[in-house]
Amino acid sequence: MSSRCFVALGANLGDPVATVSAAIRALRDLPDAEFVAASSLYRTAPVGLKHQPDFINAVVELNAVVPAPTLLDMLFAIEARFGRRRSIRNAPRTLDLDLLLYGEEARADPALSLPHPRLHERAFVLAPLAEIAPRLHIPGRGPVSALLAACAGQQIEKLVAQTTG
Ligand code: PH2
Ligand code: MG
Ligand code: MG
Repeated sequence: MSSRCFVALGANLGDPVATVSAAIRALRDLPDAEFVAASSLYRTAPVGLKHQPDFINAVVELNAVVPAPTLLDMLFAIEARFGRRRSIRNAPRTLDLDLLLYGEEARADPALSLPHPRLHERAFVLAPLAEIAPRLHIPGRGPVSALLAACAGQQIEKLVAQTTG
């Protein structure tokens, strides 16, 4: 038995295109999660704290055989490998990996909320998610396509020349 999972990648320090590309390769190599698909990379205006560099964002789909908290720990280990240091909330970061969805699982644990509590209102997540899973339904929120359409004002740009490895 495996669960259909989606992971959001974000970076806005250092060389974020190289970092996100390398992080996609790291997710490909995870032992307990089969890699299914990676979106394009997107350049996106910062949401939340405004005065920081643009982000590079992407989304990866995995079929995980480990439970959600174990998968989250594996994502934290990759963040640490890429030099992530935690400071204030929404601060610039070398790499952020967020577990968006773990099958149909719903939980409100502060350490791990599923579906990700802000995913439905963020174009920088919804655009790459809709690219690889256009018919996806977000439990409790609705179709990804409708959620993305409601975020029309948010600035995002799909990068065409890229290496996702
Ligand atoms: N991540 C945040 C806060 N704001 N804005 C963009 N464009 N992309 C992000 O990945 C992002 C953000 C918190 O994790
Ligand atoms: Mg995040
Ligand atoms: Mg995070």
